[in-house]
Amino acid sequence: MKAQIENVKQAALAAVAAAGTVQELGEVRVRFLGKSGELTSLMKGLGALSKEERPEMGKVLNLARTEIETALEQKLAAAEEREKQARLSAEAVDVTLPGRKPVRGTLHPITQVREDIVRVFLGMGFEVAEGPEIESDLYNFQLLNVPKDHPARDMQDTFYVNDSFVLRTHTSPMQARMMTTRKPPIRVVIPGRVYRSDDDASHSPIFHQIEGLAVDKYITMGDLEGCLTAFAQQMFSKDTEIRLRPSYFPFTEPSVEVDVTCAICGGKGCRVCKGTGWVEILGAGIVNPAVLEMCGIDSKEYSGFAFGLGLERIAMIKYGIPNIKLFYENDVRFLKQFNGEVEK
Ligand code: FA5
Repeated sequence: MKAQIENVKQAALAAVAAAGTVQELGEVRVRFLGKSGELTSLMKGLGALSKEERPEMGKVLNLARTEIETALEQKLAAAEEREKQARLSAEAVDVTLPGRKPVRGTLHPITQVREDIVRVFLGMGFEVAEGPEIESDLYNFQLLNVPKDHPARDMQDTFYVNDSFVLRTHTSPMQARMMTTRKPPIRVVIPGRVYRSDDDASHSPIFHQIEGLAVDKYITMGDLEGCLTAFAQQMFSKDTEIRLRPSYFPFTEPSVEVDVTCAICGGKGCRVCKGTGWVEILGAGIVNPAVLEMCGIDSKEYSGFAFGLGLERIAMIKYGIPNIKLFYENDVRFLKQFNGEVEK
């Protein structure tokens, strides 16, 4: 048996010497010292020896095992160190390389136009509010002087949620929400998404408006005109003019449509303004006294003006965009042209 042990030991030491990697050394350990390894099998054979032989052979076996283990440990430490160094140099980061710049997005043109408009009105002392897109019939219509079955409901093709709720067709319900919850003076602009069953090159079923409302003592049509002139000149150019044309909205009296001199041709006449030199941008008027009263504001003491403009319309005029659908397709080649910096 002694010779057998010696043979196995020599084979094991030769195998250790031949192994180069951590994995190979592990395999050697399993082959000789593992559960059914060659040296382990010899240890299991001790039981079959006589009482006299057993202690001596046991000693020889233990010595052989220690020798093999020591050889393995030494080789393993060197192999582990070698492999660690190889990994470190393979994974090394060259800190002198120039960094990769992440691609930054830009603000959507509608967002840019909204921020531009809001900024102009903030400069004139207006505050900003927001309201619900699913709106009650009461605020979307009734408090704006459009009772049930009134023909003016046909002015806006409405998506009904049920008998009492609609997807708001304009931002004007926020006029009623502000007037029923605040005391004058009120000066507020309300940007938001609105919905109508409407679809062609300049109309979309989902679009954006900004509502403006000012309520105070002695507010007149002159205030409306002055405010909108200042807005148009800051939004388009210093020499932009506006004109007011008579119109009809149930919630303003009198009501007007407001045109600006065409930003593309400067008022000379072109394809965008259909040769007229003017482009319509919004609806407005003096808040109907009936609306003030319904909202709990004394119409003998207070008056107000209101306006509502379409953001897409303003962006189309400002950038000369022929089709409203371009705003919603999210084609990066289109969006990249409006290089508005993302605000931090
Ligand atoms: C209104 O919505 C009124 N609430 C505006 C108003 C407010 C008048 C306050 C008086 C006082 P109108 O339906 O005209 O009005 O819409 C206003 C603007 O929204 C239009 O000038 C147009 O620019 C835009 N607009 C209307 N429908 C669409 C649509 N389907 N797609 C894109 N823009 C639209």
